[in-house]
Amino acid sequence: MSYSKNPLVGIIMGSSSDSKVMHSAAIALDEFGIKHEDQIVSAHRTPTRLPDYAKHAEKQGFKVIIAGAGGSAHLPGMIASHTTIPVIGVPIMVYNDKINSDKFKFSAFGGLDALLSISEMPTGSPVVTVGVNKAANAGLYAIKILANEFPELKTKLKKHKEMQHKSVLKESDEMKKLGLVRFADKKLKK
Ligand code: C2R
Repeated sequence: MSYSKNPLVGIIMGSSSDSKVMHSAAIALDEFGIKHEDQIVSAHRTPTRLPDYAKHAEKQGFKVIIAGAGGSAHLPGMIASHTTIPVIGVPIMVYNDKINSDKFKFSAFGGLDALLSISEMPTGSPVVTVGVNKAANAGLYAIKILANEFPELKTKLKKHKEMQHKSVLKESDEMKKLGLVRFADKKLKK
């Protein structure tokens, strides 16, 4: 089996508003050449789609589901209760660009509502969660799960870590050379 032929990851989100945040999960998977299938499914607005999606995910052979939702974020937990496929939840700080008034664009609790909704699952139906809006981490975590099965992904993850290490060292060298004030000035001007 290959990870680049058929989708092994299902990405779902409660609303099109979430695509602004959730596309970072897709970017992480794309960087590693992992196929994913992306859909909008809402436990609240399309409740009958939940069991259908869970069946679809199992039939397709998805190994991981990444589920993003904001506010009263029931989607990750409800999907998890319909399937044995591991679910990674992404709590989203709602940003609804369909609303004209800035006052109502954001969720009242800045993503904490979604974080708690996703993490506080009852015993017996676990969902893991990344930080608020950290969809890229959900993508990376999915890759780590898949790497148990595909050694090539493990190698790619190690390279990714090395790159991260090098990029921090490069910035540190520059900070040392310029001094913090000039470094920060330069960085904030970007
Ligand atoms: P709209 O911008 O469409 O009003 O959505 C979505 O994830 C989104 O962040 C606002 C927020 O509602 C969330 N939503 C859920 C669910 N369905 C939609 N949390 C669900 O089933 O959990």
